[in-house]
Amino acid sequence: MQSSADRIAEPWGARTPYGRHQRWPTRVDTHLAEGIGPDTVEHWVQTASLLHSDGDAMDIAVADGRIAGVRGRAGDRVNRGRLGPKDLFGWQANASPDRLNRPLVRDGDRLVESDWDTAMNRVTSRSRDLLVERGPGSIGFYTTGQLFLEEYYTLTVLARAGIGTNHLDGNTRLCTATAAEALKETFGCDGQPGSFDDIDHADVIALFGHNIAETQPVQWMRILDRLDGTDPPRLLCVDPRPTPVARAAAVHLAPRPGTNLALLNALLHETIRHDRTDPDYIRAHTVGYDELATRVQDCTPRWAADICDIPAARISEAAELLGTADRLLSTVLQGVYQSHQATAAAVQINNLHLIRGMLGKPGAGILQMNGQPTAQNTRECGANGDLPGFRNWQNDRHVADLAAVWNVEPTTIPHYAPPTHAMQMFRYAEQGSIRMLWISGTNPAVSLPELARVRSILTQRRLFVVVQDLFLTETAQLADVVLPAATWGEKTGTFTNADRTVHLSDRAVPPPGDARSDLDIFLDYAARMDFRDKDDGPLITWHDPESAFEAWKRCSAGRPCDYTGLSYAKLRGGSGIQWPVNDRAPEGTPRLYTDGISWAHPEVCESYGKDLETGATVSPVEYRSLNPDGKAVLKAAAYLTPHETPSQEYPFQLTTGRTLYHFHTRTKTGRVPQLNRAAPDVWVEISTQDAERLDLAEGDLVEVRTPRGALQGRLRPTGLRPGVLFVPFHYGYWDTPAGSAPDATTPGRAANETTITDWDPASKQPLFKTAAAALTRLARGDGTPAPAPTTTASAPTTATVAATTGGPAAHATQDPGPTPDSRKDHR
Ligand SMILES: Nc1nc2c(c(=O)[nH]1)N[C@H]1C(S)=C(S)[C@@H](COP(=O)(O)OP(=O)(O)OC[C@H]3O[C@@H](n4cnc5c(=O)[nH]c(N)nc54)[C@H](O)[C@@H]3O)O[C@H]1N2
Ligand SMILES: Nc1nc2c(c(=O)[nH]1)N[C@H]1C(S)=C(S)[C@@H](COP(=O)(O)OP(=O)(O)OC[C@H]3O[C@@H](n4cnc5c(=O)[nH]c(N)nc54)[C@H](O)[C@@H]3O)O[C@H]1N2
Ligand SMILES: [Mo]
Repeated sequence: MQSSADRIAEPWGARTPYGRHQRWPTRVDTHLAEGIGPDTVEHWVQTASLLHSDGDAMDIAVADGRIAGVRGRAGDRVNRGRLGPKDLFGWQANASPDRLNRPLVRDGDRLVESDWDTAMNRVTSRSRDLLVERGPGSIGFYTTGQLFLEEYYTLTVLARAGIGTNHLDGNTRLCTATAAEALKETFGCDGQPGSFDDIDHADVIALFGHNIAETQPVQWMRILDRLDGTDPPRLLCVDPRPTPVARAAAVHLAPRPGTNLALLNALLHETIRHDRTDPDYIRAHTVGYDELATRVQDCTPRWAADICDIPAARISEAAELLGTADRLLSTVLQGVYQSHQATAAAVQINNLHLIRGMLGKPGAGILQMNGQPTAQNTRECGANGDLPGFRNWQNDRHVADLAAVWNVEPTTIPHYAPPTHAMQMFRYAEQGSIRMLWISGTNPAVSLPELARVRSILTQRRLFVVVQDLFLTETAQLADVVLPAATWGEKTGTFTNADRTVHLSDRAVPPPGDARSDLDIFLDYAARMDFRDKDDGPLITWHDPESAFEAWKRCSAGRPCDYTGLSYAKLRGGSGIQWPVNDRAPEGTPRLYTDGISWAHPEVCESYGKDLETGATVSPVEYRSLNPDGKAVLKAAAYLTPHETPSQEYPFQLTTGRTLYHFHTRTKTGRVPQLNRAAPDVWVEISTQDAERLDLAEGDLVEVRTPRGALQGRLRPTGLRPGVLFVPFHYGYWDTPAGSAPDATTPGRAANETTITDWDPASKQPLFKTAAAALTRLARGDGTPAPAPTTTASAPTTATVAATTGGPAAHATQDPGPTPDSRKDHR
């Protein structure tokens, strides 16, 4: 029976319970603009969500030549028709009246409207001058996890072989660099081992620093449906906030932020002490066990209890849950990745699975999760500080092979050092060795740490900044040239979600004004720069999305992320498909490492690994002697205290992150009425205990200050761990009265005014989750509550706050799918 729900008030919608090993039932979610009904939709255009890494498949409704709503795709393996709140309402941002529709160029203090020829000529003439005067190392590209595969691949070829610069990275550095690094450290290669289908089979699901309910709401619906079915899984949640996951967990550990590694070492200690390991698996598939066992020998629950500030008994309980699981699924995200021992901690979760033999079978999986919708493609295509196709920059054969694909000399492709990471690129720009920075699809003036520094880098006169975006963001305001981009729904391409599922996204409507797809912009630049291969033919031989995809397939051939068996025709109409897809696996690959660790072999691996404490690269010779047969590497690491700990002046630990209704710097979700009303402004979460102790209350105006800067917001007491403050990082300045960065008279509100320029030594991912901060009340509240949702981790502990609802404009329908099929067992 069809039902309808306010999907702001009920973000996860109605339950469709199912039992262990059964197929997740279908539920098709639809939201159409007011006045549009199924009969007035002219046609439906296939795509998937671009507002998180889940890859929720959907169709765009087109009416009157405009996007008029969305409907989940019932047949897709990822969501079986379901959509989350951002999926249902987010499309409205495309039609915002303030979309950029003409290129802008700088004229003194102002950006003025221009045309493509003028704007692109400025970019190419600066590029040519810099190449002559300062060489390729003076040009850097900072891209994103939100373009399409075809666009990243084109950007990589033009940057690495056209310009010949080593300075190309994505904001994936802030996002999933640790996921990639942890996989490289353990398995020698990037590539998600597990599958979302493991949720159907697991009896224990462990979530480490991952608020999946808010950040991948559709997979949370899947977990909720299993919790309501027969033989439900038990959940372990490791998170200092009272997230919806924490509330549903059998065991919730709320550690002191920044102590994940101590906790994990204790969990490994307990697993080994109780003989909960799988010696046959360890022998057959791993190296390094003895060293790991020795290193965690003294890491007792009691030892970790002090560091993490959680009772030892709770740690033992968690260890028992993990150690007795018949099929264990673990997911890992920013609570682990954005801290000082990010890679070291993420790797211990891989270790836990390996020593228990929990890999490569239904329900036994690791999801080193992605965040952004297309971050996987940034990584595969080498737009992220890696070489394309997971090739190893230290392996000359891999470089030669890539050079053959591109028909250039191997020396054309910089591989004298690891590709430059984003934090280093901003440092080079600060020091003046990078003189042109081309920023596409990211908003660093809100999303990088220590914003005062970022603003001062981007506003230097000597740095030529190109920004390619949909809106005049805080970053675009600082640019020398602004290029208006088309986005999702307005261009065609493919992208790959966090469990390797590739989806096709078709163009539904034309972009506004003169806006162009990122692919067309990059192709235009390459043509104007006249990049050549070694035979003086054009370096870039493709001209549209499909021909770019075909070119990428050739680059991926024989590599782990093999796309050779895919085509636009194959992706059109049906479900997304999980790579590798090739002759051996024509319908895709649900799980990696089903029989052995296939890609860690010294000739194949993407990386020889790093020292987890210093980040120093392991040499090929060392790797070969450590791991001659290519098994999984069990790497141990000792816990170190966070770099910045509370003091008398800065007594709180500050952590930052997300809320369900917004995406990042809100360029899209802030322009969507249903979503923005649910969380219209920044707030500061504090524990009820600290609020009482300091005589603070809901709605008080407070300042959060660190040595880098300050922000102001309204206070929300919650069930958060005492001693911790949480601030969502979504709120920049474009929709404040001033419309731009704070100055002496207007206070900051962006979380990153306060965060520190510091990163994990191995993955180079910045530390957004641990800083020391001071809290001051500026004014008592006037009875108005903090502008924070009540449906999420920010749920208030005071009963007086009205519940978050969306009203009639937030209604979406939910249609049940065919039931007989859903009862069938599947493996
Ligand atoms: N609604 C929404 N969904 C999104 C996004 C969005 O902006 N909004 N962004 C997408 C992207 S790019 C990403 S990367 C993902 C991120 O998805 P998540 O990682 O799930 O989101 P975060 O809120 O950044 O952090 C998760 C949790 O880490 C916890 N945490 C903080 N410090 C620690 C610690 O020391 N240890 C542990 N164990 N936990 C800690 C926080 O309390 C928080 O609940 O979400 C994706 N999905
Ligand atoms: N304090 C703190 N800071 C954080 C985090 C945190 O947890 N705490 N999380 C970090 C993480 S995980 C991430 S992923 C980053 C996200 O940080 P950003 O990537 O900077 O955030 P977005 O708002 O997603 O910026 C994407 C930009 O691309 C534009 N855009 C969207 N679609 C397209 C397109 O098709 N083409 C082009 N050219 N542009 C497009 C949007 O308008 C927007 O301006 O933030 C990081 N920063
Ligand atoms: Mo992210």
